Amino acid sequence: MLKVYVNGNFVLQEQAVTSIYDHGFLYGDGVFEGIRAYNGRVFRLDEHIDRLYDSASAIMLDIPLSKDGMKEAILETLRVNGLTDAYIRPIISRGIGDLGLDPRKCEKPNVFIISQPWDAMYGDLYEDGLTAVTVTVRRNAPESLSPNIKSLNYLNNILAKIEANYKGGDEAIILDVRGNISEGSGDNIFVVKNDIIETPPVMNNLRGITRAAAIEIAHDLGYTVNETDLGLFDLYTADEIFVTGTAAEVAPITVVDGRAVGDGSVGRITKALMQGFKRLTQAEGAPI
Ligand code: PXG
Repeated sequence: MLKVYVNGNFVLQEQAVTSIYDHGFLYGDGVFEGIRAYNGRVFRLDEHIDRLYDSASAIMLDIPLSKDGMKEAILETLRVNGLTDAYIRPIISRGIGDLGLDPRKCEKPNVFIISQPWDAMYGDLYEDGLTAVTVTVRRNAPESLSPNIKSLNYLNNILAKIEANYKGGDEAIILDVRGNISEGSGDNIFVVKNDIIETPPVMNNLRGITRAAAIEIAHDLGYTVNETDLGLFDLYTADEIFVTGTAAEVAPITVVDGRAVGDGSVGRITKALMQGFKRLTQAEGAPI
């Protein structure tokens, strides 16, 4: 059975628990990351660690480990479980407090690191493409809860996913409060039009690490990438659409709101980026 890192100890999955008074449970008060290991290496570990600590800073949460200590804890979790290809989920909750909101009542943050084997999230859909639907629920406004914070409060995203589920979509596309495209429920979004790649600026979405990798790969292949506001019209007239995420990797979208994207098959540039991303994940990363 897999073991989970809990505050410096490795315990069996079923013993990896926290109190119902943990503000992570009571209020979604905490932060997390989703990281992948491929072929014995952890992909973009430094970037994930930096984002985790930035998310924590934004909510005034002091992670009781140095960045190097966290890195080592993540690698050790993979070693303890004998994993070379895995999904890794560090979670830092505010810790045990009382029923009031005040985080000053919480003694100390809890640190958990879950790891498990992981296959391609969307299975056959990488060949056929995903069906996406836009949803009525809007992305948290940055003025309310910044989408840049990878917090334990994912209700906004879950509401989007619920809506995609009952509308028959594999993934939700969420607009921001102004009607600009923000992102998917757990991935960033790109459109391709006339060989130009476009993606929304990061103000209204998570600063995706796969997004950054996809932009790098696109540049290496000689494509122009514009970070620009996009609307429904851009989605409905795109030649290609794809999403990027640690879980989703680079995944094609071939139907959006009932409309075929381009000719309805996975686009040429999307395919090139999928291949480029695969190469990159096999080639680089922090050795376990
Ligand atoms: N946007 C959001 C809202 C995310 O949660 C991404 C973009 C992509 O970021 P990265 O850095 O992974 O390229 C995420 C990723 C899931 C799942 O089940 C996805 C995420 C978190 C938890 C679950 O698809 N995050």
